[in-house]
Amino acid sequence: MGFLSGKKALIVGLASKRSIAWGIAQAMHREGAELAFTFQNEKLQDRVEKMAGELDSEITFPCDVASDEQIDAVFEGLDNYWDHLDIIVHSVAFANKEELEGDYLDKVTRKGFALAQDISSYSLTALAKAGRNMMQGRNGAIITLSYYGAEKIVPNYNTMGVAKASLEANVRYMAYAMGAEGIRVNAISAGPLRTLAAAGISQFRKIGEHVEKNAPIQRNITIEEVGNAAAFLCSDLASGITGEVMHVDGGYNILGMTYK
Ligand code: NAD
Ligand code: 0WE
Repeated sequence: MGFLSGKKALIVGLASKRSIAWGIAQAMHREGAELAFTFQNEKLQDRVEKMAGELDSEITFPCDVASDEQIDAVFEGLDNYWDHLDIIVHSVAFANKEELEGDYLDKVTRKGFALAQDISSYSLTALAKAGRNMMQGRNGAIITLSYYGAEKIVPNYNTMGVAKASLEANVRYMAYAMGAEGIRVNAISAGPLRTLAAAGISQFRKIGEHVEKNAPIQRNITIEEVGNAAAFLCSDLASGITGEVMHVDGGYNILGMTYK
């Protein structure tokens, strides 16, 4: 029996087989969880339905997390399949591409800053508000994905770094607000991964090479490794852990300086 058997999980943020959400979905499925998925738009619908099918799920809903109506519709739809929900996986971020390159102050705009906060941080809160009822009376868990650029400077991460800092604080305030209901809220701060979200990022290769050379484990991490950590954090094995930002980064974050 897997350590998530009997658990029902909603996964938000699947786009391709390189997605971190795919690594998490595979690990949760392996450990016995039942899964449901959302897709951002019709362009992704077929692909997400097919991937869901591979993990024995036929439950998918459209959901642009910028829309409260679409978020509400997800849980109304889910209610037709399940009478409760144990797990929400939030694996979504967005900033305008122009704001992920160059001088932070030159490139940031009021609108772009707000958009990054809305899609990358507030959407976690919005999903929790809408899913809260279905998660009552059980050992629920919510997980999101962050990045080191929330804590320390990573050149070009800029607007996203500020949004991830907000996301990590959001995790703590949500953990405090939902703790009494038995719902735990955590984040995984993952090392760099070649996903669609990393595609158009110029210099991304340099970041991967830098990690390979300097991280304690001397390589980059995988979506399977993030998946295993996420499955653990959302399981009853992690019943004492909430409000935590766990690094799955091969130890990169512990470095002060590296020279030989
Ligand atoms: P990905 O492109 O596979 O996933 C990003 C997802 O966000 C996609 O499924 C996309 O549809 C969704 N999304 C964007 N805007 C949305 C909106 N308005 N409504 C609904 N969905 C929306 O890339 P990924 O790397 O798997 O990213 C998942 C999470 O992991 C993000 O939060 C990202 O910041 C974080 N992360 C990524 C890395 C990395 O190096 N790839 C490292 C650490 C953390
Ligand atoms: O969180 C991320 C990236 C999230 C992301 C990616 C995109 C690309 C396409 C958010 N918004 C967009 N908008 C788009 O139009 N990562 C952790 C990966 C990442 O992105 C970087 C990085 C790393 C690492 C950007 C600059 C520097 C490093």
